[in-house]
Amino acid sequence: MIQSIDDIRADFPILHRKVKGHPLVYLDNAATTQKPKAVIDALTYYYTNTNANVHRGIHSLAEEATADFEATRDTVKEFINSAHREEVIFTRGTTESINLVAYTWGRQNIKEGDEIIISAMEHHSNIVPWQILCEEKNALLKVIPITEHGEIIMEEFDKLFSPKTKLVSVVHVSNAMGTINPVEEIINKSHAVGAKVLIDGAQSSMHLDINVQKLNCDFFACSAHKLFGPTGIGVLYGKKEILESMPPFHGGGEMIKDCTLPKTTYADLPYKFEAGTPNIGDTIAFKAALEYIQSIGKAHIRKHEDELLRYATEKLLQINGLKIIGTARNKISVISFVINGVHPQDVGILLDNKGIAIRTGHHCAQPLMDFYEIPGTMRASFAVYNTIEEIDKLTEGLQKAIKLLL
Ligand code: 7TS
Repeated sequence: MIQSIDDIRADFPILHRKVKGHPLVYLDNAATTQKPKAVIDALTYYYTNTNANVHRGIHSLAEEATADFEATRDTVKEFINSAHREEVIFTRGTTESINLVAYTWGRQNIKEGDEIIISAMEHHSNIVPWQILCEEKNALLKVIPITEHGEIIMEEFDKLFSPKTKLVSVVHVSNAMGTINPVEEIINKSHAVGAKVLIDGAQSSMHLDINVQKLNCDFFACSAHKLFGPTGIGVLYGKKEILESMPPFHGGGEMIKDCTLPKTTYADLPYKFEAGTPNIGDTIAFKAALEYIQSIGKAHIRKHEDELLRYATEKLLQINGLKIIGTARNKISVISFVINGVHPQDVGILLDNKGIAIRTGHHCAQPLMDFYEIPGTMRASFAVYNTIEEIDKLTEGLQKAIKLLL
């Protein structure tokens, strides 16, 4: 049953607080989403009832904590439709997932002269790990150009391939513009030349159905905190045979099969990549977040967010001097914009005075800002709990801010 917007909003306690005397209007969901009560309760339950270290104790608390922790892995497996539960590796988030691949698969497979392809709209976390690797290995980082609308130019992508192409790592949905990239086509083309593909799913996992088997990507990375879950927990999906061939990332407890002073053998998947005590409470609460999303349904989430995007685009374009950055045909509910003569940060502060939270700046996508020759944008990003009234408040707040600043 589809819940009403009021029911959904009632599930998020923070939406009922005031900021600077005004009801909170939270439009910074691409940075992090708010948490439903089910997630907060799961965290409280864990620390109140089952707190123990996982995988090593034989006492009841350790068994319960381990069962709850591992149950999240099964829920993630369903959420992304991976073939095997051991293909789901828990990390701190998208950033750590990408670094894991760069430091393990990358170090093992990238040789001098090899080539890695990314796009011009990547988040820094899908740029810097590859720059570090390329510098270390004397490899080459190539970049797929984009159009003024913020869409990947596929014909230019085709031209970047060479026999040295080993990896293509692209964002599924741009955090700064909302563009949905044609990742299926990118994956097929990359596989045709024998390259592996990593998909940065930090922004896509909330809005689109994720089916890693259908996508046929080699790696997929996402973060719980953008999925109504806690910070500090995320996922790296990798195809089993690839993960098995990779050396470990961190060494320590949990990731060994046998440790002697002359030699250590490593644990099977997924534990080979999960050294040390994991983020147990947040992992357990992540399950509640995914179940919450499933209870609303991705189709309903997308439909509601699309309505907000359409309405907001129409309203914002009525503001004099406002230009939307990122006008791809295929978009999710992110609107980045600049306004003639006003600095994004000044607008952000004035909106905050009215309780309206947007993000301003380069959004960790500085090369993209360079492409548009701007220092940054204002960005409103919507979630299923946002309303048309909140967009009206944003528009009104922007108009007042412009009057004050111009
Ligand atoms: N990739 C994309 C596309 C992102 O949007 C982000 C975070 C990351 C990677 C990194 O994720 P993390 O969970 O490891 O930090 N994006 C944003 C943003 O747009 N505003 O704040 C964080």
